[in-house]
Amino acid sequence: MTGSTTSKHRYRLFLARNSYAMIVHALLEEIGANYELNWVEIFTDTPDPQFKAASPMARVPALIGPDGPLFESSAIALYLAERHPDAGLTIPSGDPRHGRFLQWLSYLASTLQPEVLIQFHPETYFDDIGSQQRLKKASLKRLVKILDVIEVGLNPGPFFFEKKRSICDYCLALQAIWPEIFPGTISDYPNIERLTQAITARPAVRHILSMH
Ligand SMILES: N[C@@H](CCC(=O)N[C@@H](CS)C(=O)NCC(=O)O)C(=O)O
Repeated sequence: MTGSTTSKHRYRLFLARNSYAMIVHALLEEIGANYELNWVEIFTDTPDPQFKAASPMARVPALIGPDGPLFESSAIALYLAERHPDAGLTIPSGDPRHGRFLQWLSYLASTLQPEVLIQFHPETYFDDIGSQQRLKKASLKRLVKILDVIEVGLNPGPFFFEKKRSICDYCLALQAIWPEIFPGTISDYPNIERLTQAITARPAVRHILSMH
């Protein structure tokens, strides 16, 4: 898959379907980057060696860019947004909103994401089903509080920074499309729902989602 050629460098994205790699895939498409996709198998004892070299825990996404390989979706998102400022997806240092931009980016990666991962992969914590179920239940309770903070933070919306889109919006929307992360349904969180609908309706995002 190739985006337009606004940047000379051809990125290479290691990705798996319906995974955190969607965030980076969407951003590459959104910024019109020149990129190629390298679909890999995850949760395997024998990961693709090139993928493992780029991502030591064999987790997606990993991106090979002009400065070498990178892993961690939010770090890659920030890297791309800063490298492609014309896309307008970052809030640069010096802008009074910069601190809050970093706050939400970090919150989505380090507070929301671990609970989301537990909902899908409790077996990476416990072998027995009973413990897995208890973990998921406890984690769902934590998700209630975490989602409440995001819901309030999205006032007035529709994005984290009102009408200005940023990578934070992609990092949230491409986790919030998984219904499993909501104790009820996404409709209980109208601000999160509105943001997710707005981001996933974008042509670039619809295009990449059709591949996942
Ligand atoms: N913090 C990482 C999490 C990446 C992650 O856990 N990705 C999952 C797929 S959604 C994965 O590759 N799991 C394979 C494994 O844990 O072995 C990021 O944001 O990039």
